[in-house]
Amino acid sequence: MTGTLITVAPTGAESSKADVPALPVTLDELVSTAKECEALGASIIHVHIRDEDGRPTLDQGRLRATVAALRESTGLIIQLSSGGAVTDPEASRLAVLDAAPEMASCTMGTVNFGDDVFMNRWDFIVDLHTRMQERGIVPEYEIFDLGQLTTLQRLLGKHGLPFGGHVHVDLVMGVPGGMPGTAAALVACEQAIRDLPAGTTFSATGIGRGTIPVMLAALSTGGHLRVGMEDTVTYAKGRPVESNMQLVARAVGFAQLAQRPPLTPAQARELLGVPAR
Ligand code: KMH
Ligand code: ZN
Repeated sequence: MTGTLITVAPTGAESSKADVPALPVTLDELVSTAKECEALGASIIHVHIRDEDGRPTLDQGRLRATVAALRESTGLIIQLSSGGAVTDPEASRLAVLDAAPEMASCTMGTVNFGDDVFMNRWDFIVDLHTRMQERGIVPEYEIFDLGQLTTLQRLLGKHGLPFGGHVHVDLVMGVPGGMPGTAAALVACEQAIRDLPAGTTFSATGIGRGTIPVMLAALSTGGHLRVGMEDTVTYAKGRPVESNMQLVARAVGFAQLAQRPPLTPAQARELLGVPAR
């Protein structure tokens, strides 16, 4: 087993600053979070941005400014979310790629998302995948349910490998409507990932109470970790998360215990086929 790729997903689109005051929503808050998380051992940042009122946005100017600021201040691999919020239209989600991130997320199917629906039609998935191939953007395929791994297999079979040739998936576990955040579900995914191209890597994140079981299961099956306030706002029963750094530090501690210390951003780039800066 190699070292551990640690992705921080600091903001997401679901929590509000009013409910979660420690959530980074301004560009300054995002950049200082990114720098501190990199110093602790994160190598990728999965980015959702907010507008001046703290609401989720896919505003092109803000996306470009965010990519530029993170590139200037950190060595992290910059992964923009193409998932956005459940209310974002497909055209705005595709336009995220115009901000020229190094990586972008690409979700492998429609899923119930609490009371909402996170819509990802087949033709939209194909559009995202092929545009990323054309533009030299490395995808992270987001998997909310087991069958979405089969959709990924179909996508790669019909439309070819992603830019860089390496396949990396992220298991997002415990969304109400998707697969549960359990070790058993993670192992089922890990088995299915064996049917994907040789060398495929995966990271995993457990929403809410799935956070720790998923982290331990991922480490023990050779997987990588995604942590952050996009997915986890309670550190332990009755204890709100204080910062993204607290979650990254915990993940680094678990990775070290598993004798799989964090990969540097340069090592992560090599693993994922993301060009060196
Ligand atoms: N906010 C969710 C609706 C992604 O970033 O690609 C979608 C999401 C996945 O978070
Ligand atoms: Zn996201």
